Amino acid sequence: MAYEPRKEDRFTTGLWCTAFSGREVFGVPVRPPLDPLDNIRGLARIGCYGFAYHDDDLIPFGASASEGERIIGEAQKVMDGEGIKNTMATCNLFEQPVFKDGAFTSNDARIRAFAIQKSLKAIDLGARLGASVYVMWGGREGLEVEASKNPVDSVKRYREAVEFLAHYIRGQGYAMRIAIEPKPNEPRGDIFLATIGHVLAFISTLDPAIRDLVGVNPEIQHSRMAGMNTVHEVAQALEMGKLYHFDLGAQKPTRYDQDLRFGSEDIKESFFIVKLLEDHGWSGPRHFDVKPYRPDSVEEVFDLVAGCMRSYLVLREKVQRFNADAEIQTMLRQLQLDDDELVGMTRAYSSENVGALKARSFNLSEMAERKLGYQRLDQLVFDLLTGAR
Ligand code: GLT
Ligand code: MN
Ligand code: MN
Repeated sequence: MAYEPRKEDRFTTGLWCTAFSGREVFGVPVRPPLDPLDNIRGLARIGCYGFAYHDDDLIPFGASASEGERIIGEAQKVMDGEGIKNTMATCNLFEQPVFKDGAFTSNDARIRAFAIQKSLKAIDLGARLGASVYVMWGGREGLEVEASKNPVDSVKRYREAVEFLAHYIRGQGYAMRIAIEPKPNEPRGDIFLATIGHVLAFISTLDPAIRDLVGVNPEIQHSRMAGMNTVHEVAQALEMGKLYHFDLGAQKPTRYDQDLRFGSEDIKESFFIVKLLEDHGWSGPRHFDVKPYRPDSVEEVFDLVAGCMRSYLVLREKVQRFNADAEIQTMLRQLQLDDDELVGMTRAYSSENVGALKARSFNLSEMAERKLGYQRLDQLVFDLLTGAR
């Protein structure tokens, strides 16, 4: 059937997404707790290739070691039985009271050490279940009271923790990479490493011995909260070889983190995100980090994920049409005006090239008057997306 997910599409989601009970600042839960094993089963049955989880999503915080082992054994059985993989693991460093003022960037050395200890265990758990990506979302790494933290020390402390954990992964020989997830604010008034650009710059300062292990996990919603062009942000990470994971969803700009169904807001932006991933042969999971609506029933939490997969596949078909559309492709080819002599002159610096370039004259009015046809191009995209074409 059309738009049915297949395993090779590698669709995944987080256990926390379907398990979201609707609890928020203004309201109590509206859905009962969802057992993590039933959650994994449900995701497998709607066609997910894999799932992601926080340590505490799977093994309740404070559970005994034997209880933990029992749950891991059960999870492995469900994964084998249902044919679903664990693709990403992460550590909850934001929910418990001990993290009320941060984890890796807490002013309290005991809390920083506990956060690293909890992360080591989450990494071990991920390695056991087969996760190839370990996400670090520092939701509590921030502040409301500007005077409370030295922002320079906070970056240093963050770096120490990331380097420590990356060295651990390398030392253990785990086939796992770290993906840092930026967010500008919420739950903190301001969060450190606010955007993809911050994370990319931060990575370039890491110990070169482990730098290759660390990349970025952009989230569409977080990027839109920061008012960024998500396509451009993600493209830059991709071009740097640093896109290690990607949280897909939807968001009205400048609001709280809405985690809406993928494709439900800016359809054109969603289309260009799918195009970016598909055109560049993205081989990682197509991961949805989304939340059910508060009015959703217990069954509808799975419709949310099924709907995200369907919308992705609809947009992927539109990408194929865009790439096969003769008029669009002719326009795009014509936009590229090549000049071998000039390209050769500016490709690499040399004194000969500088001499030749300085001596060169340009016909500026001819260059400025060239027609680009952007009115037509944008209409073609609109018509294609709306089905008018
Ligand atoms: C939390 C957050 C997400 C992160 C998850 C991983 S947890 O739901 O809002 O953006 O990706 O820690
Ligand atoms: Mn996310
Ligand atoms: Mn989010």
